[in-house]
Amino acid sequence: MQDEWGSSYSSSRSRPQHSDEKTHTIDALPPGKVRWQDFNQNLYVGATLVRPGQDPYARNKFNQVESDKLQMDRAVPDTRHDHCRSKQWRSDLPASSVVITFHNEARSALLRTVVSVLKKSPSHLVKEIILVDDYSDNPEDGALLGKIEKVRVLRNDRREGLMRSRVRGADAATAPVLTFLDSHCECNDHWLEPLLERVAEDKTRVVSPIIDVINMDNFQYVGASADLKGGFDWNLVFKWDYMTLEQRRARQGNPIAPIKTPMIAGGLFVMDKEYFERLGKYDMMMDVWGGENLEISFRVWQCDGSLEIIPCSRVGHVFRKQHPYTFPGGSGTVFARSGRSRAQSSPVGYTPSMVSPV
Ligand SMILES: [Mn+2]
Repeated sequence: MQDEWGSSYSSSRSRPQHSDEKTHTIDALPPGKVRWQDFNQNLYVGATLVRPGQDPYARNKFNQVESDKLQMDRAVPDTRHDHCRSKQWRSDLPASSVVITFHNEARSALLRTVVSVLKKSPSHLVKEIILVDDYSDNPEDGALLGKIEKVRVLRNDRREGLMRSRVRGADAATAPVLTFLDSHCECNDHWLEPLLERVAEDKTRVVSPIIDVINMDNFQYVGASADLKGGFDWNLVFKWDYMTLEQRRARQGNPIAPIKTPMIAGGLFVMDKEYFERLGKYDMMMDVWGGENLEISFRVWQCDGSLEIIPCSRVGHVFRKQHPYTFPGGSGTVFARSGRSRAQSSPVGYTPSMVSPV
């Protein structure tokens, strides 16, 4: 499929603008807020370091010692295709509310997610970052980040799970576009503009970046293949599908064209807020985690929307082999419930089981 990323919008595009970053001074901040550059990382992360003799994987199922060593704004490689570097984006993009839900996330990983959003996005495109603390053991994990510019913190007073937490964040959002992020991500250069552009041009698009890999053992940032699509198997388990040779050949003329996909990975995506509401948000019966990517994808199919992966947008994510959470009622109950409600809301009637690798 030909896309319109070429020149048709050139009249309303401009080079990426940094002008408002220059004029952004500490004087402009509301009382009690600090710029991310002035946030005391050592104090915040230092309070929860892994102690000698403790297993660095015990709490998060990734190597927290390696995560804690990194600077909150560490440099990561620009993994985009060369063509992306000279691209220009529309100058009239809508602002977005970034919704990040978490439960007992490692402070260093959560902080890096927040800082990477602020550092790697044009300031005027991020209206706010809404952190939804899904009843973490320590309320200060989230509350302390509320000092950072643009960060709002909502805390559930009991465990609600991913879907209800995201809906709570979306309901509180004041920007016209919603950006959902996982709590252990690092946004890459100009990640946001290409996503917002696709949604600005068609509000029924639900768009996702290419998800790069942050190694769970050493936290190295590794570029992911641009030749993958989201899919699912007959147990409704999300999986990545490699494009066929034919599909890859067809893309050679425009390797940075949006990739139509039947399914998104679920953790990271951008969509219009009104469209999210029109879709009926999420199924509020789904608990904790699992199946939400299929749920939202099925709803988009049923409501004349489309799902796309945008190659010029890159966001790193810590992929883990195990869940770090406890599941109220046990994971079997939670997975089965999530899977069942998803299958009932979907246009197909598979036997549900589980689940995606995020
Ligand atoms: Mn994740």
